[in-house]
Amino acid sequence: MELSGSEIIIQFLKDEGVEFLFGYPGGAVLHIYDALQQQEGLKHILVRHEQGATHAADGYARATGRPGVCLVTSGPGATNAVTGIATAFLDSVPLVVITGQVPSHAIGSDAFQEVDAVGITRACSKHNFLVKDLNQLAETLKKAFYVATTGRPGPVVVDIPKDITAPHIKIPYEYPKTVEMRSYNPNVKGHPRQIKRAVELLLNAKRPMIYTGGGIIMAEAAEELRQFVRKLGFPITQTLMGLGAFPGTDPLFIGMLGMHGTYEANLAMHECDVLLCIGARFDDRITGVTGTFSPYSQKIHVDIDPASISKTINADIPIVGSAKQVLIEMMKQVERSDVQVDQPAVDDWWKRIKSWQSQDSFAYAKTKDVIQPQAAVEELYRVTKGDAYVTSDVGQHQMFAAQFYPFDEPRRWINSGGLGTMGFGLPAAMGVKLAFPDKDVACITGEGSIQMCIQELSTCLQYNIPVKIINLNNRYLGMVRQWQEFFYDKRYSHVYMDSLPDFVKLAEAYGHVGIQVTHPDDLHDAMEEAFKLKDRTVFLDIITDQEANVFPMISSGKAHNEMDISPLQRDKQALLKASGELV
Ligand SMILES: Cc1ncc(C[n+]2csc(CCOP(=O)(O)OP(=O)(O)O)c2C)c(N)n1
Repeated sequence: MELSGSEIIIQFLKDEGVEFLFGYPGGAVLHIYDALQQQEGLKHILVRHEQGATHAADGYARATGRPGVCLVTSGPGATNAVTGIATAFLDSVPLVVITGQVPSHAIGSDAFQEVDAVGITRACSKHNFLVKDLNQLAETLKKAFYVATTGRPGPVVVDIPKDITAPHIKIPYEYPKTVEMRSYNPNVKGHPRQIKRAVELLLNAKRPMIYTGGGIIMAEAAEELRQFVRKLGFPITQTLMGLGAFPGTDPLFIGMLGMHGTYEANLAMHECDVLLCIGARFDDRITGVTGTFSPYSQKIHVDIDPASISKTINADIPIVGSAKQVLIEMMKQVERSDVQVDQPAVDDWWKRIKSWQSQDSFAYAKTKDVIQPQAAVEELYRVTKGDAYVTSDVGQHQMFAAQFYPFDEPRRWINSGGLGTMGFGLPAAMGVKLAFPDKDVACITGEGSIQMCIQELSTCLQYNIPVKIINLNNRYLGMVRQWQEFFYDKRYSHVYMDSLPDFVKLAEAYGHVGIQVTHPDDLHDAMEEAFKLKDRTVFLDIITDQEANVFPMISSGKAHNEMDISPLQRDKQALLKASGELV
């Protein structure tokens, strides 16, 4: 088969099994768009901003486990995509981003719409390529998909000069089924001796703790994790990125940990004597100050990326390997080991955890005349029966979503944890809904974040992507306001959002349904109506308590046992102490 560079790109993507291409045209990719127009099978989604393309591809990838693919033009097309590439990079999401480039002979001449896409994305992609020879195009694309999806996944950029895609130059094409890269061979099998040592340490633990992250989801290891944790009966906590890998409603799950995690998860991290970490990276939102992090524990760290191990917290037993493979091997070890779990010690440990749990660290004041943001998320959970795909933006609403919508399945909770990118939620929801058209997809957002990629409402209409937008509207850049309240004596500096658009009219202007809710009594009906309108994108503008705060909170520089707790928890703690019920 003789094909041009543009035709090779299209044919390769089809051969690779790509369903959707999220993109935006321009001069450097005109040949590719012409080839796209003359084919069937590969569905192109014309977004309204290249950032939207990368987030939509990212949402698709997180929800399906398959790589997301984007096509953007050179110069501003590439720079607009950078935020989405960095977002995927920090959360280890497999993306392949094809950027057009000026013709090879013009590279370096400050040509129209020329930027050094490879240079710009070097620090925020897993890898990148500049294609210099048409004969290398198919193989380079194959390498890009291979690198993006193996080892610790991540975004890969393929920069393709316009002359490489010229329609009149054709070469033989054959789909490269395999690829060899001498310098890239991710290790998936953990070291057997280390695994044996780790299991012995765990079985001898008096106060064991399991802490897992997004790596479990990426490695498709949720089932293995569930079996392993249930076999041992140990408490488990998950990071913001890991939610859903272990069911959020299972009694062994003691809540998310970290800056806005539960009181019990953070105290258990602090007090445990053996800590098993799988597919998480001890980032600063988890550890707080590293010097006082989990001071009494011996630590086992399982990660596919050797560079993540002992990067911030020293691992006593490092295990490099895929979470799935290592969990399978650990389970075999547990089954063949002579050592039994120290049940009396673990029972005592659970007693302490339960007494922390009884303080109810997510408790919030239920109000009659103003909607609390937590109540809105709880209502969403009820109406969707806990079965929706939920994306979010970044801020207080993101934390309320993570705290009040327990996820029982992996890949249901989709948010920008690492980069914390406002603007992520709506386009990510589009990618998810395209992948799962029969499922409910909700984007929990704030009036600040939603305005960062609001233009994608137009894409939702063009391709009939009916997502539900749950806008927790506090008229503030709430998370920043919270920090200014706590740490800057309430000097609110440029966080009040004056002159907001009428979101109902705005949704209608984009061809969708807009509903505003201001009173707690109307919340349920509005939410039900939104989800009954199966084929419509609905924008629910929920006016919430302006100064609601996210609790608990571990402030910068504080240890896990120095959390700020909510006023309600403080009251409950005092009561329990007085009655002698606190262990
Ligand atoms: C692109 C970007 N710019 C700035 C920030 C810093 N930031 C983090 S949370 C936040 C406030 C978000 O406000 P809103 O979307 O209204 O959500 P809320 O916190 O009120 O729920 C800001 C500005 C960010 N995370 N991303």
